[in-house]
Amino acid sequence: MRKTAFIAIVGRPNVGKSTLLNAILGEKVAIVSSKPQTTRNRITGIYTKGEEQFVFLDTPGFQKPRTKLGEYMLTASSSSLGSSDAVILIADASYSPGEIEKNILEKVSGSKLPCILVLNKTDMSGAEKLAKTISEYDALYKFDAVVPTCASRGQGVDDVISECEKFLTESEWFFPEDMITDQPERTIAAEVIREKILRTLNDEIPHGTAVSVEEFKEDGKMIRIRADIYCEKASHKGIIIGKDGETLKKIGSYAREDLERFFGTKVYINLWVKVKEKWRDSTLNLNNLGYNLKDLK
Ligand SMILES: Nc1nc2c(ncn2[C@@H]2O[C@H](COP(=O)(O)OP(=O)(O)OP(=O)(O)O)[C@@H](O)[C@H]2O)c(=O)[nH]1
Ligand SMILES: [Mg+2]
Repeated sequence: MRKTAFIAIVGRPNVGKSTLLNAILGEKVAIVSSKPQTTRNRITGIYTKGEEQFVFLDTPGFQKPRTKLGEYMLTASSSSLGSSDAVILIADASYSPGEIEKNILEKVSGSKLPCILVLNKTDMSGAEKLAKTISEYDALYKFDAVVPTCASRGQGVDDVISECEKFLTESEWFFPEDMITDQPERTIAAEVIREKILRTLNDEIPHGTAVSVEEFKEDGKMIRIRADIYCEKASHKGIIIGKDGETLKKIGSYAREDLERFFGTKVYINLWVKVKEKWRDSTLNLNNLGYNLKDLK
């Protein structure tokens, strides 16, 4: 008999939610960077094993919004609790629970959903600090399980999956057996390009960028992608392009390597940088860039 469960992965920015999702799937479907607020959308990752199908929802890190994009991201995270059967709260093993975790737990408690606590980055915490963090969380909330992980090395990931097994209920699957994400190919391409921007550029510029794939053509031999990178200021455009176009070339070439691996075919990428002032506060621009509140319902 087939079984399934929808499980939201929530937590503050930068704790390793997307890294955990990728580690569970054994495939990269969510972009990862050392900068907080990397994930901007709800990302579905599907893990099917025997008769069991787990549908994980990776979410943007919970944070007070400062722009309309921030409001969209917060809605994407909060609404994922409403579409789930269970929750994984992920936090850094080195830090005591803070306001963000307490707020999330209030929401989880209100929703009456079962909740697993994953304490990630144990490679940085050490055993003593981890034990202290566990006891602080235990005093705060009655979790269904507490699992320490080092998601970047895949440690503890199997334990997370076994703990999630108890949330499965008998039901037809919602996705085909070989599907790992619901993101269209164009979205994956845009996200990988955005990841390379986050990883190549310093300071605040990446947070003000968005990527829109304008053309995605497959001709049997290769995939041709034309994408626009939006930024907020002319001075940012210059930095993204770099001297003699070097920075933009790097972004394109890193993205090409990843996308060739993902699609299993040769990829050609043509990037253009455009300025759209204050796009993060324009509903029209956000909708055009794929951040539409209507899609979250
Ligand atoms: N040392 C260490 N770093 C980790 C571990 N897991 C993830 N990271 C790193 O932590 C950073 C953030 O990881 P992400 O997976 O993007 O975090 P996130 O929670 O999805 O972040 P947002 O999307 O911004 O909310 C990246 O640099 C990861 O490589 C871990 O177990 N140990
Ligand atoms: Mg993420």
